[in-house]
Amino acid sequence: MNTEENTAPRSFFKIVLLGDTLVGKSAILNRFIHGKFDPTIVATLGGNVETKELSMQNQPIKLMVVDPAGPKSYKKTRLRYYEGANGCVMVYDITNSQSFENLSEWYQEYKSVVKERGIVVILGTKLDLIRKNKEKRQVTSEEGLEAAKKYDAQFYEVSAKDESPEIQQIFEGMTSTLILEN
Ligand SMILES: Nc1nc2c(ncn2[C@@H]2O[C@H](COP(=O)(O)OP(=O)(O)OP(=O)(O)O)[C@@H](O)[C@H]2O)c(=O)[nH]1
Ligand SMILES: [Mg+2]
Repeated sequence: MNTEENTAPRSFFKIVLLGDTLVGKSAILNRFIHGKFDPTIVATLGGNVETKELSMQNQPIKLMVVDPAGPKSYKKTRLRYYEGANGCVMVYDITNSQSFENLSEWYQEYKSVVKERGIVVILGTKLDLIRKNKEKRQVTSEEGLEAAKKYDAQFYEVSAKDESPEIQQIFEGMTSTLILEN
């Protein structure tokens, strides 16, 4: 037995973005990886995979974020993207209640591949649209929190459009938790 291998701290984790098409998964990935919002991003074909080097507790960690395409027709491809994931970020659009209701289907699809589900975060996104016009909100913060309780998940409302450090912090927080748990 190679004991060194067993005791060495893990330095690689994989997180999957889940959620309906158009909720804003790729925009979240783009904000995290490149620190910007690109309004011209088009629907993902198949999926995007990005890796970011993070320095956590003075230790280099590679975080892979997988961003599969949301449409139902891509299911076969998506299942392959889920393999080996250490956690997931379930994304819904705060201005679209259907995308919130569909989270349970996304969770089931993920769990059908990833038996030990790992860390789960729920993100309601496009918060900037609500700041502009409160009437656009279709999912309350309380409903988001309820879902988080149900899934034993963390919950945040974010905007990939706004220049806030939040999205970066959320991924770093997930990585810290994964380091502690692995
Ligand atoms: N105002 C606003 N628009 C956003 C935000 N995030 C994404 N969008 C817009 O919503 C649309 C869909 O975003 P994407 O990131 O492509 O959605 P997706 O979930 O990756 O979609 P698929 O790849 O089809 O699964 C795009 O027109 C984005 O510009 C946000 O935080 N605020
Ligand atoms: Mg996409």
